[in-house]
Amino acid sequence: MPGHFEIDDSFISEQNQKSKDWVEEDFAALAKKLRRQQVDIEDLVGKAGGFRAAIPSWGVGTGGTRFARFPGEGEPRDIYEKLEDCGTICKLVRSTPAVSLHIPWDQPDDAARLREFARERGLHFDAMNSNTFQDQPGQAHSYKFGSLTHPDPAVRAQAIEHNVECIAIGRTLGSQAHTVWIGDGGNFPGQQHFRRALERYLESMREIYAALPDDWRMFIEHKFYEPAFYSTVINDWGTSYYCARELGPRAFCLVDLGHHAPNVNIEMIVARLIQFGKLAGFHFNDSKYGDDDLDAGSIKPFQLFLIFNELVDAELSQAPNFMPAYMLDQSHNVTDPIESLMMSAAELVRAYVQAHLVDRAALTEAQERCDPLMALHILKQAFTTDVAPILAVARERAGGAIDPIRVYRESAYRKRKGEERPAQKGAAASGIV
Ligand code: RM4
Ligand code: MN
Ligand code: MN
Repeated sequence: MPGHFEIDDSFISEQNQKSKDWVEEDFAALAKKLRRQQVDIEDLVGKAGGFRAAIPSWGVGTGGTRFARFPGEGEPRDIYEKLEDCGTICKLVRSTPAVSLHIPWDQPDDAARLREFARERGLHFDAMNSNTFQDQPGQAHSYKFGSLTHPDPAVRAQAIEHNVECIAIGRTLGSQAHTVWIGDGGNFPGQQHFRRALERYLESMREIYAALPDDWRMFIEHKFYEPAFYSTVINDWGTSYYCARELGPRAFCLVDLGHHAPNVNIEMIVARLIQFGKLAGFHFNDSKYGDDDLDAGSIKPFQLFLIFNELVDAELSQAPNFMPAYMLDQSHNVTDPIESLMMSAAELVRAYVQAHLVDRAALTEAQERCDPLMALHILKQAFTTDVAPILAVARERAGGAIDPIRVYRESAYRKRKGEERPAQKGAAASGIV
């Protein structure tokens, strides 16, 4: 897209000059403090610099609720503009070079061209996402009463075919994973035969699994309610785990943080899936009540830290089959999606670095000595350490912004996009997520 406004590297480094003093001072002070704990700050900068999470293609557009959607200025109008925004996010934070594509919301007209367009912006494609929870124009059969588990085999066949097509598109894009989330379930007791629905799910998924290229993984995403309000077919991690096992070694369980009942111990679910070699990865977001899709770390940062504590524990102990795919899955209804995604990406790195600060030898000792207070104290010590200077330095060394939100605002990117992307009259959002 020639002539489209971009934030250039020299602007970022100019802006970084303004923050240099405090960063250097705070970094030196933190290095000193960490030395007392026998921690080399450079190791943590390395960890921060190596962390990667994917941006969902649907996340850069303004989201909405079932009540309303309030479109923002200069929203991306197609997948190319969405990739422009993803490129901008990555330029500033440097930890998000992958995009997770949703089909058909962001169905490419020419997948090879899109891959090249992404590559030119330092981006590539992570897991594909299918959609059999909505009807598309011209579709032969409706998903009103389900897709992969629908009683009518013709509906199931259509949903299977859609998933197979997603894999084919993903192949051209260079993706290596396919995520299946279905809205199938029941709104009323008795509506659906629980066991029969799950049998049908497995039957359908076996066909999709058979279409996976050898070097691909399949991610099963569970969710306990919504859009079905009484029961869902893949309701929890136990059902997801059972299905992943039934399907085969390349099927894994994806954890979306918003897809559990309130107060569920998600970090423990994560540990279980790691132990069973079936953790696919995450859709990160945060919630107060349900599948709120709020920004990662905004409501329960300690929970996010505890999840990363399990992940880092698995990383350090080289747990088998441990290759988690990290993605954000949020709905930005009242913020600029680019700002939310940058902040959320930073929250993930923060939790990851803090989890690396846990004194694991001391924690094991406390656990073995049955000393709960000391165990909690060790975790809290890591969680309360302000690692912001580490994140800032890691970003800066990678060419990103010390303060991504400030640099983004200074650049007037959004205003420029508002001029470049006049709102299309009557254009609908790709979906309410
Ligand atoms: C679902 C689920 C899926 C996402 C859709 C839009 O609740 O989280 O991952 O693709 O929303
Ligand atoms: Mn999700
Ligand atoms: Mn969700």
